Amino acid sequence: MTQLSSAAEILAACGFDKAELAGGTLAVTSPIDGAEIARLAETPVDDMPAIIAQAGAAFDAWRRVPAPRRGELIRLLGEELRASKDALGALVTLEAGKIVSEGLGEVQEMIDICDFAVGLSRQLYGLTIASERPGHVMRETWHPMGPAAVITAFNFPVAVWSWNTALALVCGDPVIWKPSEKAPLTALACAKIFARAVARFGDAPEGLLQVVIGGADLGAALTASPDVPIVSATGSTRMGRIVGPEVAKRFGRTILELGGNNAMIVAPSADLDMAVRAIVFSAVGTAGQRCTSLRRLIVHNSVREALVERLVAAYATLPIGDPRKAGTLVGPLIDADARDRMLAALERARADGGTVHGGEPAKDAPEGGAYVAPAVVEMPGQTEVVREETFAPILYVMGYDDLEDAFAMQNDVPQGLSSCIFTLDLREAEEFLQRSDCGIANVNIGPSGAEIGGAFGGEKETGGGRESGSDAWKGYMRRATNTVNYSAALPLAQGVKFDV
Ligand code: UN1
Repeated sequence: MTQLSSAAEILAACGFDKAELAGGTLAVTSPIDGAEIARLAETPVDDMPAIIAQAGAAFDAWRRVPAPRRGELIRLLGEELRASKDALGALVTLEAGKIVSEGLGEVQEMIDICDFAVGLSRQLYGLTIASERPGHVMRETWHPMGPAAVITAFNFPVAVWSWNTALALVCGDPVIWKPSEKAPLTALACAKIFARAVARFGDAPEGLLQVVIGGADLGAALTASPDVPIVSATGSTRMGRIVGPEVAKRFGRTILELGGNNAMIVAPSADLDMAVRAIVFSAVGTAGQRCTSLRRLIVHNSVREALVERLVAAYATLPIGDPRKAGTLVGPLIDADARDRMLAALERARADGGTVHGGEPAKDAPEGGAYVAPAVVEMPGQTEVVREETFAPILYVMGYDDLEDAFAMQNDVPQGLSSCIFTLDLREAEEFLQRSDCGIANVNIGPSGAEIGGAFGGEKETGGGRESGSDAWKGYMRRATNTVNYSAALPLAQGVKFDV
C-alpha cells in the first residue's frame, strides 16, 4: 500500500484542493486526535428544490438508457474505485477512525457491489404468468422509479452509499446523497471518483449523483418531496422514526436500515476456539460501531464461566490506539459523546447488577480521541440497558440452561438485524435458523461482516428494508403487471359477462 500518513497527503490523494476544504461552516474533525481537517461549505436548504429538479431531469434521460449500458457506468465506477482504493480507504480511516484493513475492506465492499450491479444490469428479470383467458399473456415488468435519496451514517460512510447507488443507477434512478455530518469528506471523495467514471462513460446526463452537505433540514427536504419517490436511510431508530412516517405520509417508499442489537447463542457443543475469535471480531471490530456488531452473548451455563474467562483474557491483550498504526485492532469511537454514552450504559449495567470487565478510557492512545477499552459485562438478565443499542464496544453476557429460553432471549429485543449460533449440533443449528426473527441469521460465524451477495437488513425496529444483494434491487424499481390480448375476442376474467 502507498504510505499515506498525513491528513494533507490523504486529502490530496483523494483529489481535494485546499480551497474546497476551507472557508465553510461545517467543521470536520478526525476522531483519531480531534484535529480539524476541513471546514466545508454546506448546501443551503433553499437549493434543495433545484437539486431535486436536477435529479428529475437526469431521471428523464437515464431511464431511457438501456440497463446494460447503465451497468457500464457502474463497471467504470468499480474500476475507478479499484484505482482509488488506497486513498479512499485511508480517508475512511482518517474521517471515521477505522483501522487500515477495515477502511480498505469498506472500499472492497464497494468494488464488490459494483461487480454485482454490473451483472444485475442484464438481469432485471420479470415473470411471465399464465393467463386464464385464451389468447392472452401476462407478464411482470420492472421500471425505474425516479430520484432516490440516500442518507448514510458515519460508521460505513462509503460502502452503504455504494450498495444503494450501484443498484439505483443500474435500475435507472439518479441519487441524491446526504452523508452523515460526521463523514462528509469521504462522500465528496466518492463524488470525485464517480465524476471520473462519468467522464469516461461519455454521455451520462448531468446530476446522476448529487451530494448535499449539511444537517437534518436537508434530509427533511428530501423526505418531504413527492419528487423523491425512494428514501433509503441508514442510521439510528430515532432517525428512522422521523423519516419513515414523513415519507409514508406522501406514500413514498423507504428502505430503512436502523439499529441492531445482535446476539450470539453459544451452545455446549460449540467450538470455543472459533467462537472466541468470532466474538472478538464482531464485538470489538470497528470499535463496536457496526449496525451488525455483536452486543449480546447468550451462553449455555455449562460453558459460560470458561468462555467469559477466555474473553476477558483476549480483551486484555487488544491493541487499542491510533488506527493508522499497523497492529492496532481497536481505534477510537467517533466522538466524545459516543464515549459518554458508553460509560453511561456501563453505569446502568452496574446498577442492574452487572459485572463489568474493561470499559475504561484507554491509556497510551492519541490525545484528543475517544479511545476506550472494550467491555465484557456479565449480566444477571436481559435488563432494559441490554435491550437498547449502545453504539460502542459493550458485550453483555447472559447465561441459559434451556435452548428455548435462549431463543426467546435472542428475539426479546426491539431490534431485528443480525443473529447467530455457535453449535456443532445440526438440530440446534437448523432450529435456530427457523426461530431467529432477524433479517440475518448465521451458524458458526459472527453476526457482522456480511458479504454483499445477500440481502442486508432486518425486521422490527431495524426498519424492514433490504439493501445490497439478492433481489434487493426490486426496492429501487416499480413493478407493472401487463396483460396483452393477442386474440380477436374480449373475454373477461372470472367468467364475468358484460356484453353491450
Ligand atoms: C453497517 O454497520 O451499517 O455486515 C453495515 C457488515 C458490513 C456492513 C455493516 N458488511 O458488518
